[in-house]
Amino acid sequence: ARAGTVAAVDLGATSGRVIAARVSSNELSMRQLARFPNDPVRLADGLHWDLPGLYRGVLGGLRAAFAAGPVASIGIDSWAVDYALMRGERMLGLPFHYRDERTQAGVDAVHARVPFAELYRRNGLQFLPFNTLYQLAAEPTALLEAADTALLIPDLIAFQLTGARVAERTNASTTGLLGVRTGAWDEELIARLGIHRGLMPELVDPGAEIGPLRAGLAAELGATASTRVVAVGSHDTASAVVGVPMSPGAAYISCGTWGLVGVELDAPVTSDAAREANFTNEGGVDGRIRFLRNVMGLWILSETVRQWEREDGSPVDLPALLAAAEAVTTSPAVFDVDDARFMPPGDMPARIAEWYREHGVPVPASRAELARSIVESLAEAFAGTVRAAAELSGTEVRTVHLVGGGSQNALLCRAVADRLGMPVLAGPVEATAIGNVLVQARAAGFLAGDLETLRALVARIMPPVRYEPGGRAGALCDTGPR
Ligand code: ADP
Ligand code: LRH
Repeated sequence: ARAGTVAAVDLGATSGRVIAARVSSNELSMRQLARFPNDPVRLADGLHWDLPGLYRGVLGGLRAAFAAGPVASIGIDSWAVDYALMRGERMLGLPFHYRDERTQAGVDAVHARVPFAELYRRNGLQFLPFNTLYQLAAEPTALLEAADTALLIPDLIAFQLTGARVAERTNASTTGLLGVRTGAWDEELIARLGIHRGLMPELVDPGAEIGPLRAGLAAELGATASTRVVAVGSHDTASAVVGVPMSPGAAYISCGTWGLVGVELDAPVTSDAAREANFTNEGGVDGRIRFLRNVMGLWILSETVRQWEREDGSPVDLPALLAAAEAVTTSPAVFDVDDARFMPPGDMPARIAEWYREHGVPVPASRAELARSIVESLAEAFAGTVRAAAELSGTEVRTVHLVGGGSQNALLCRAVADRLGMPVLAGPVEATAIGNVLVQARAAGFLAGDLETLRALVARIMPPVRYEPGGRAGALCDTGPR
């Protein structure tokens, strides 16, 4: 089989990484060349991504990839919805972080023009206060008028690398401005929201070539002239779902900063019930639909740990904390992880304690107990969302795949298996980078086939770890109200 090397840039909300992979129809070997923290920064006007810092990390990883040998292509994915406004080559300010709290005015302005029920029929998206259309509506008019293009984060990195301005379709589906059935910009909606049509660039599909590296940059990075930047499922969740080694009858949980919980469908479900359950229909690779709901995810745990680290002035050992949490023998009460108070950065233990007090539930006494409650509460939300995804889409679900950083959390995997009464198949950890790699490798001709063929390769080379339900001694049940 023809083999070759591609480089995946995967920017998560917790960390960014650059991975080089050698791929053929029976090979998938991944090497991490760079990993850098993604630390947002609060400026006078709000919370922003440190884009220059991330870009520096990307360039360092790419330089290492080129130093190791020829690279056919580069693919970029990141978290969704956030963007930079551009005027020519210039970025009009650092992109805002979706956890910045400025968007409420945008939500009200959009819903005054287009009620949510109509939006849902048009774009199929769950309500998240930071969806791009609400963020755009919160921008000062003068800035929107000055901008000639809005570029989503992966498209922005691709622009820096190549000079080409495109909107990759899976990520464009998270803006709220793409028709859920057409996969094209919803011109009428864009006009009704008063956005100038030129702001949204030409759409491209995963697998399409974006362009060669800028000449000066290629030389500086030591790249060969033939290296191309190629579109992948640039929404990280789109790439993650490509990398899930699943077969029919499986649901997935892409579990990192967020828990993205759902099923893959051939067509969207925009019923009243789906809208009321706040399920989304995001555009996937090869025209598939990701029918899922955002569950708060490991953000709650990592933000809790960050608070303790601020208090202690020293790092907290996560595996040790999880081991202590697993050893807790008192019944942990679950809380509603999706309560909006947990969205912004801040003192998470205090907010969780506040939730418990409001609901008349004793507050976990120790760090281990609180960590246990967080994991059990996440598992409870994941399990409920898997059930809802199956019911709303009419899918029979028999197993659940859990991928991403959270797949290393055995306590979480066991808790999900117990609550669902189904096996949880954990891993790969880097499903997102794998999905990114697979789409590039197929575009380069190192692989062929549909998503099922690509997933079969992942299942063969990186078999998941299986957690059976009922595997925990004296498995604990949920005791608290939700
Ligand atoms: P993102 O892609 O959103 O940046 P990741 O998929 O990298 O996030 O997942 C990050 C999360 O993975 C961390 O918040 C942490 O909870 C979890 N994690 C990382 N390493 C471990 C580990 N060794 N054991 C358990 N959980 C881990
Ligand atoms: C996960 C993710 C998710 C979006 C959120 C903003 O990283 O892309 O799919 O909803 O970030």
